[in-house]
Amino acid sequence: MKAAKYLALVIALALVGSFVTAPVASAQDAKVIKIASHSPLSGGQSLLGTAIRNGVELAIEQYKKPIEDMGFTVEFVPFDDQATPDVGVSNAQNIVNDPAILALVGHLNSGVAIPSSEVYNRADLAMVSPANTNVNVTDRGYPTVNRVCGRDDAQGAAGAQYAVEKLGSKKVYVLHDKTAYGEGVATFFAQAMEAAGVEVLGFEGTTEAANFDAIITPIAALEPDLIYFGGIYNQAAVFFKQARDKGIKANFMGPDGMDGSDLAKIAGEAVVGLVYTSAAGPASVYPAAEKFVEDYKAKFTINPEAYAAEGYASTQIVLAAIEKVLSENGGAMPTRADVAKAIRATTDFDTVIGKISFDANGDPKVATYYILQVKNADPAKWGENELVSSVTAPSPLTAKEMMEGGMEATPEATKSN
Ligand code: ABU
Repeated sequence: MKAAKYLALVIALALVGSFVTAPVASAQDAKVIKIASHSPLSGGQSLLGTAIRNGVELAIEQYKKPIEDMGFTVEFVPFDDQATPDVGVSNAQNIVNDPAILALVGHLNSGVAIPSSEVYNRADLAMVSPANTNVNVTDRGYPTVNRVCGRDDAQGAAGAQYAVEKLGSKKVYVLHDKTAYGEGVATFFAQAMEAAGVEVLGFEGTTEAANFDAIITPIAALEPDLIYFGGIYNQAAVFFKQARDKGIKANFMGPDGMDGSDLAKIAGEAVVGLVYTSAAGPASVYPAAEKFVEDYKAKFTINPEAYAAEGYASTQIVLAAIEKVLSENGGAMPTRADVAKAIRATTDFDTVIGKISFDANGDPKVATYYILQVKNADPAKWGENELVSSVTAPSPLTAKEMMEGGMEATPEATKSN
């Protein structure tokens, strides 16, 4: 009898507890706004993935106050996509299932961003990409998908122009990593080289990561004056090192996937002289970046790698959009759709990488493509790579508008050595 009374008391208390605590917990949840980052934090590409993550964290820390002053707590939630499409999509599902996540900054890899953003878009969740350059990231025209960096159609063309005009290339061999990004940018590069009269000796995709003998031997026999690798530094560095070790004398070149100090860490002297294009400017080209670099180094005790500043800039845009929605809706919890709309409306907004305006597809209306040359085998000196040229070009939609308005929309060289 005593035991039955005790059990009834426990059940009653449990019921009371659940009635009392549930509404309190949801009221607290409603005051939390979360911003996610999504990039590779483990594996061979974590150097750049961590740079993006760190940029987001630093920007949240420095710019969250106006939102917190309106009664919200801003939380940072980093996700690791492992540079793998399946992991990205699976994380994306968890991300959209958390109603407190109002926007996301990511990814590093276009091949991960494209399928993951299908999930975000269905849930009205805005993504601002610091680094994804594949044309299909924004050409799908999704209202939720934006980027602060340029595109591979322009990046490939800018690289080809430099290869022809400055390196004097006549015979090129083009490799890629079989990803959406690597194959895409290599295709734009090869097409522009062919259009300029350069002989493209081969165009080949590979996922090899350790022993490139079977690829290097036939390339050596063709005697290219330039080898272009459309891919990311962790794979390309191994290829470049083995190619030099086998006596290949050709110039080496690649897109922004080369822009990580691990390229020098893995390949050493083999990549000194390599030319790469990047949609991420070196800190020296961003007037506002001096303080960012100082703060980044103080907080993370490492140098900011490529796309750290772009991660920070993307987050500045996200936070400003949330703040704008909050101030317009009387401080009520914003909907994801309202945040996405405010992000897309970003116009002449000052960020650490300069002013950003998005076009109707989420591309920056104007983007700059930097061409750099590796100067030192020491990865600690990666930041001293020489900026040898840069080209500024309008997005395809902006170019169309300019031409319809009777203006010239050809890319403009802003610096050339
Ligand atoms: N654009 C740099 C990272 C590679 C990618 O877009 O997939």
